[in-house]
Amino acid sequence: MSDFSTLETTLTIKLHGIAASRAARPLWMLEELGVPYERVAQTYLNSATRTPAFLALNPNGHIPVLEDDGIVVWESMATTLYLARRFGGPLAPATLAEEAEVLRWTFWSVTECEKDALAILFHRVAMPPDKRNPALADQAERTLARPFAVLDAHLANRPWIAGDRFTVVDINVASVLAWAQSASELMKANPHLADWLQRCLARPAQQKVREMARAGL
Ligand SMILES: N[C@@H](CCC(=O)N[C@@H](CS)C(=O)NCC(=O)O)C(=O)O
Repeated sequence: MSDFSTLETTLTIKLHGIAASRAARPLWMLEELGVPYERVAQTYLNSATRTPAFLALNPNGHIPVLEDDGIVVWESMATTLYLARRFGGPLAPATLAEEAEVLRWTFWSVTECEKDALAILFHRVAMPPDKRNPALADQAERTLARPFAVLDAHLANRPWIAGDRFTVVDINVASVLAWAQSASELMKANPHLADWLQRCLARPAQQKVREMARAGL
């Protein structure tokens, strides 16, 4: 973790969103960076993001939203990439080749994996048992077999997605794939991915975010 606490400019970061939401992504990034930030524990339940005041911030009516001295960033993956660019350091891509890894795997996670990972989370874990549809979770697992094998092969000869150190892309991709953790067959079939995911989720910054989520913050 870097010490940014003496930098006046870093006090401008404000993040809207409870930890038990996609706001966990920029929260994880902020905790890894160790920069000071203000947080509004904005929920998304009961149409709370559909008020005129919130829609003025994000007309999509979603959390998270990051504000930085007049710059407004919504879309969770955009917030983490923004923070990487804003603060630099080891979490940010250092070369064009690393940037290519960060971009391609981030977009891959949201376009190829997020919807199905969420179906597994909802229909295996999060929804009340009588509301779950196991067939939807099974189908999502079948769909994820191919993209998961692609990442597993990538991780067979490197510890982290962009190479030899943990970066913003590990935060982005692990945030999505963690939703499919309960898919034990999928994890067994992809041991490099499963090992990498556990190493990501064991990081102190991620554990802190999970505690915030458990506390309803
Ligand atoms: N693609 C968006 C999705 C954001 C999103 O759907 N956020 C949920 C919480 S995780 C939300 O705000 N839902 C409230 C609503 O849609 O009314 C992102 O990654 O930021």
